[in-house]
Amino acid sequence: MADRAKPDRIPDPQDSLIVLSGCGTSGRLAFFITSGFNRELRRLNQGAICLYIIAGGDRALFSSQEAPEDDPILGSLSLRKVSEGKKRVLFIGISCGLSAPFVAGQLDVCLQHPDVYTPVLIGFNPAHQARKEPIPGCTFTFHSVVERMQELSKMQKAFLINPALGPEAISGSSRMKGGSATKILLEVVFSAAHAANSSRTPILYKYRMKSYKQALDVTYSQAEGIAALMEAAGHSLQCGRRVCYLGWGSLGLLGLIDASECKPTFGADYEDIRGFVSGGYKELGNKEGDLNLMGCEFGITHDDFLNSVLPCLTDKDMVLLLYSHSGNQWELSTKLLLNAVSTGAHIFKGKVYQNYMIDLQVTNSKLYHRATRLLQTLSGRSESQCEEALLKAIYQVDKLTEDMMTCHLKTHTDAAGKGEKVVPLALVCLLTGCSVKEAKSLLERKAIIREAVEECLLKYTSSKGLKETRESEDKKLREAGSLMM
Ligand code: F1P
Repeated sequence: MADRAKPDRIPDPQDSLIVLSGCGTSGRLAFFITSGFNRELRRLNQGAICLYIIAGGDRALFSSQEAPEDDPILGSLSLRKVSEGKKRVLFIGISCGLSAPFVAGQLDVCLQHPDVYTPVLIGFNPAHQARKEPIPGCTFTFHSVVERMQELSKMQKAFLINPALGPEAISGSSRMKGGSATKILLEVVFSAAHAANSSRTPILYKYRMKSYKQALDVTYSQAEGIAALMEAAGHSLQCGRRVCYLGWGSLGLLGLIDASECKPTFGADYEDIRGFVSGGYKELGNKEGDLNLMGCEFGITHDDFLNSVLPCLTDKDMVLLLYSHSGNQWELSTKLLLNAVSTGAHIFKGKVYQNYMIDLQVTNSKLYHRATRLLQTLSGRSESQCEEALLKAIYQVDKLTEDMMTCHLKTHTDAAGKGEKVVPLALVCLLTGCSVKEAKSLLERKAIIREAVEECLLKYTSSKGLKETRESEDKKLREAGSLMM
């Protein structure tokens, strides 16, 4: 963007605003980037012009709040609220899978008011794979919003930044590659814009990409050390103990972010992997300030660690210290390492089968559909059979009532949030034909979910036909190359 027009001074924050917004990891990275950029502006005695929005508010920065992602009205209202009275707003919506209705609602506001808003969308699927599912109560889908953006982008009134990254190592876990790419992209764009603004000349910014490549090389040159950490963290989780990230500065924030993602991805408890940061909320400078009163999981300071965790630590727990003497140079490396440690630990714990998250939470529409597709892939059954099994597992019944079958998807995802091991339960029922109660006791007997699933699959897939279906499904998924949704 920086090499097109002669840049102006950084606009006056009274009139103008840059808003970064997203759900889950994407919202947390919006916070991460705006904090860093505003800090830099303040250091240069310039007004902080950047704001973040995260679906579900600040509590979603440090805990899993997946439901607000489905709400486009909430998205549009939150954007309207922060941009009240502004003359120019650069809106950057982040949705790795080009899928979040919350962000679609915000982009729709921008497209309706081009006099005020310039919309930018960041994601990592090709535009034609943006989510096409109707959004309840809306005339638009994510896909139709992307199409409108594409039209406007021809006149440079909207910008779509969507390099394809290919599938994630754990299918759908966009916190990993997707999150890292979001961080790199936004940092490069912001630094370039800032440098162009300071020098008052257009800048082509290439050198910074080299430093990211170096960070990757340095990180993965330590593969053995990383593997050892993953194994140690895995052992802690396997024996019901915990992993703590005790961090300072931006690396500490990356620890909080990594920990908060484990709940929706692996059905983890917040105590399994938990982050603490020096200075807590005061240091982070989040919009809503101290969230401690919201509950134990919002105790994020080192003091909280000292008071509530340290007294009960054993040598089976793992505590990782995250700090650096050289500013933010180690951020990407730290993110990659933490993603590897938490993912690896949950693989050890048996929360992953092949590259599928088999105990994901089903707490929004995207995760509901992801779970249904996963059941189809693993069982070879039809979509309707898999959805029925999922609902039975959600409501813990063997026969669905009329109400259960006809109510709104939100009722299902709310109910799913209260249950445990919903997807493994549905899978065992599908594969064995047993009741929900029997599936529950089978899973209780096997402490490791992957082993229970493997055992059922082994019995069930001995029929050659199913094996072939699954192999061809796997092949299709591998070839799709864009599995962010
Ligand atoms: C947003 C997100 C992910 C999270 C999980 C649920 O996805 O919250 O960050 O890991 O998959 O969805 P997106 O809108 O960035 O695609």
